[in-house]
Order: sequence, then structure tokens, then C-alpha cells
Amino acid sequence: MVGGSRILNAAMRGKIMSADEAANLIQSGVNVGMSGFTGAGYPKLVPTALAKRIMDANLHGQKFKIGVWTGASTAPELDGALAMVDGIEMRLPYQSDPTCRKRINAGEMEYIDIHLSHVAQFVWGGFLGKLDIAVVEVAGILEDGRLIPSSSVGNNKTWLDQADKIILEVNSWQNPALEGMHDIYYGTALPPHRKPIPLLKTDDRIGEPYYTIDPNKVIAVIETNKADRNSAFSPPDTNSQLIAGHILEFLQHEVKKGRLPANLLPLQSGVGNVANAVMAGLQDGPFENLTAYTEVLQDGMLELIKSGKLTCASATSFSLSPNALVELNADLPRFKDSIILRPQEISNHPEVIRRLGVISMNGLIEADIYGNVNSTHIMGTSIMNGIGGSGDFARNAFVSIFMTPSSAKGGSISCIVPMVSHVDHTEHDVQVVVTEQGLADLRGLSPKQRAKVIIDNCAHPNFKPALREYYERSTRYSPGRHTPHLLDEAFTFLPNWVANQAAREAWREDSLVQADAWKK
Ligand code: 0RQ
Repeated sequence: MVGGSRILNAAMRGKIMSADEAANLIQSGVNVGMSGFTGAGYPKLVPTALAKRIMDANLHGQKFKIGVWTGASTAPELDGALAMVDGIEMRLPYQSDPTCRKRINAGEMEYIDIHLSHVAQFVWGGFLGKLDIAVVEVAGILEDGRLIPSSSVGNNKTWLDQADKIILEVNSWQNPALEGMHDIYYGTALPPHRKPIPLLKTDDRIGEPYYTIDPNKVIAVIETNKADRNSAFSPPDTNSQLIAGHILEFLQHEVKKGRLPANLLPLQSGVGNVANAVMAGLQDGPFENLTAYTEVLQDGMLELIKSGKLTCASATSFSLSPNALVELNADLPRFKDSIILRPQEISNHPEVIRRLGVISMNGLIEADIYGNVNSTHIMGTSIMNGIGGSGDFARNAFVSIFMTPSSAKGGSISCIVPMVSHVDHTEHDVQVVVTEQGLADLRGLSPKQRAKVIIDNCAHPNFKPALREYYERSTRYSPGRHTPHLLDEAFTFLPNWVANQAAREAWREDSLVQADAWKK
């Protein structure tokens, strides 16, 4: 579809209305499945119109809350606007909005942090309750009523399939050349009817380029022309460059040992600056004919495609900086053969990740000396973002890498700790830990061997002595134990706990004040 109206189906044209009118069709108490994944492809107008409606209801003393289900994080116009008016009863799966985060940690919003690959089957299985309405952005509607997906796919296929009613936002800002880039697979089912996912290579297409829906379910069509939210990446700092350097050296070593092929295996990379720095490092590295089987396609990967180093990237969403987006849109047809966007139950499918032998690279908040990783909680209690797809990939990857600067908050907090205060990825799913200090290859090591290599290679020098002392006293206290710990000290003995008592108290005070402020 090039130029002209994006709504070619006559019946759908008859359902065009304003965002305010569409928002009036959404009642308090319903569950709404919204499109959107890391700031791409989310509905731009209906959530904001709904937030206005909720605010009006609140002003009239009425409570108005809905369940908000998405692909992953979205944007201020969706999560931000609805959280601001306290309009979200239950949020899932991944979010990274500051207002949502505050509401969740003040106990004002329920949040289910769930593996991204699990969401679709949880909905089909009815474990999350009824999905009442889907609000989905699309790039166009074909004459026969099929929908052209936009810049993310996420859970849209599931929302369109499972919801009783559908509201479509047709966004003419989205590049018409997106048509044909998607691969929407309709072959998934619940057990005992499951069949193998027939995807053998990252560039296999196993589905269709369009969503097929029941047109009778469509209650509103809104026309928009608004850009995706895109955040700029900061240029890689020294720590990110050092982390990237350690990973590249490790990958080269694995190739030399014959444990990885010369063009590596499909790469998965999380979001953020460190992940982007690793991709930038690959640009100058020796590897050719790379592939990616990942969730989000960010700047670094686009650069690799442009330079010819990466031949194919399979993802569920774009997550580009404004500049990279301009470049992509200017030349989108060129990328048609090298980029495939799939539903997230396929981009994150354990079976496919395991079969392809993905190399996964994800961030962490803290790792403990035995290799358990916390990706989601501060001080074991406050949610940061969520597990996102990191668990889908880490558990099933051929090599699962976790990376972080060795310390946070200006060096005052060690990211390597005796025992993580919350576990997202157990020692069994974490194969490599990398900080700017170095890399710990944990494969083939027992817990005690892991502790030594993590402390020696990854901990910041300011925290190394205390971590060593903890470990040594643990082994003396419980000689011969498989995983030595001093349980009464595992948290209170954290180097940051003692050395930064004042910072911890200030942080605690601050969070109590924030919680009080929200309650008022
Ligand atoms: O806070 O910005 O206020 O200083 O945590 O940390 O180092 O900037 O790293 O942006 O990569 O985020 C794990 C959160 C890391 C992310 C996490 C503070 C730190 C900073 C962010 P400030 P950095 P990143 C695919 C994969 C889970 C989902 C996932 C994440 C802020 O990677 O959400 O992997 N992962 N998905 O200061 C206190 C510590 C800390 C700490 C860091 N030990 N104590 N604060 N911080 N360590 C993508 C999707 O699934 C969509």
C-alpha cells in the first residue's frame, strides 16, 4: 500500500471516529490488550483520550481503573498517561515507565512480571482473566480487511484474536514500506495440540505478513499520524566499551577453541547502552555474516546490517534512536530482506532459541558470587522494570551472558554481592558474567569455583576484599558445604550495606517519603 488512504476496506472506513469517542467505548474494570513494545507501535491517541476520561471520572468521585496488557514497555502517552491518573489496576508484562514504577512500588498498581514468551499462552489458557478490548496500532488496512502491522508486533496477534472487541489506530506516520516485513505465525496452540515451530534459520518465514481478524469485532477505527517514542543512546562510555571488549575477546576465544562457528551463532541483545556498545564493538570486530534472533532491533544492529556484517535480524520490535529511525525510514525497502518482525511468542520461543543456539546478552542489577542474577529488583523489594525477555533467552541460550558495570550509583554500590536480594536467573541459567573489570566464564565450574572467579574477575577493587573475606569466612563457618554462606550476614554484610549505611538510610527515607506522597 503506497500513498493515499491507509484504510482500504469500506466497512472499516465506516467505523472511523475520534479518539475521544473510541475512549468512551472502554469501561472501567475491563482488561485492555494494547500494542507496543519498547516505544514502538503503541497506540498514540486512545490511551491519552482514555486518561482524560479517567481524570474526569475521578473529578466526579468515581473510581476508573483498567487492566493494561502490552507487548513490553511503551511510552509516556500510554503507560505514563494512564499511570498519572491512577487508571491502571493491573499491568503486565514488562514496563519501564517512571510513574508506573512509582505506583507499583507504592502499592497502588498491581504488576505481574512475566516471561514475555508466556503472555500469549497465559491469555489463551485464561489464567489472566478475560481480555475485553484490543487497542492496536497498525500501518494500514487492506481491502479484504487484513491488517498491516506497524513497527512492533509484540502480543498483537493474541490481543486481536482473544479480545471481544477491537479498536484500531491506523497510523499514517508509519512507513508504508513496512508492509511485507512481518511474519505472523498462526500455528501455535495449547497442549496437547502443539506442533513443532517450523523455524530452522533466523531468516525463515513461517507465517503471513498480515494480521487476520474477525471484522465484526472492530468497534472503532482511529486515524493518527504520530511518531513512535524513540530515545537516543548515549555514546558508549568507558565501562560499556570495556564490557564490550571483554565479550568480543571471549567470542573470539570461543571461535578459536572451535566451540562457536566463525560467524558465531544468532545474537540476542537486551536494550540499553551496554548492549548497544557491544553491537558497536562487533562493527570493528573480525566477525562476518552474523545473524540475530532477538526481541528488539536497536541502532547497533542496524549499523551492522548497513555495513553488511549482519545478514539477518529477526525481532519483534524496533527500538531505535531518532537518528537511526530517520535513516531506516529513508531506506526501508533496502532492509526488507534482512529484517523480520514476528510475534513475541515466536521471537522469544524457548524451542526456537534452543534450536538456533542463540548467544544471549542481557543486563543485570546484581549478581552474586555463585552466579545467581537479579535483573528486576532494587534492595530485593522495589521493582525496576521487569524480567522482559531475559529469562526466555538466558534459560535456553547456547551461551548466556549477563553484563553490568561492577558498581552502581557513582561507585557506592557493588553489583557483585554475596547473595542476590531477588533471583530472576538462577546459577543454572547464568553461564558468563561480565563487568568492566573482566569476564567470568562459569561453565563447568562448581559453586565454590564460581565464587572465586566471579570475585577475582568481576568485582570492583573497592569491594573485592570484603567479598573475599565473606567467602572465606563462609567456607570456614560451614566447612565442606556445597554453597557456603553466612545466612545471618548474606544481606547485612553486603559491602554496600555496611560501607554505605548512610546512603542506604537516605534511600530508605526517600522511598518512604515517595510512598507517602503517592498515598496523599
Ligand atoms: O539507575 O539511571 O537512576 O542511575 O539501575 O542501570 O547500569 O544504566 O543499566 O540501563 O542496562 O539497566 C537490569 C535494569 C539494567 C535492565 C537493567 C541502577 C543504575 C541505573 C539502570 P540510574 P544501568 P541498564 C530484552 C532483555 C531486565 C530486562 C531484560 C533491565 C539503573 O537491563 O531492565 O534484560 N533488564 N530484557 O544506577 C541499585 C544496584 C544497581 C542499581 C544498577 N546494584 N543497586 N541500583 N542500578 N545496578 C529487552 C526486553 O525485555 C524488552
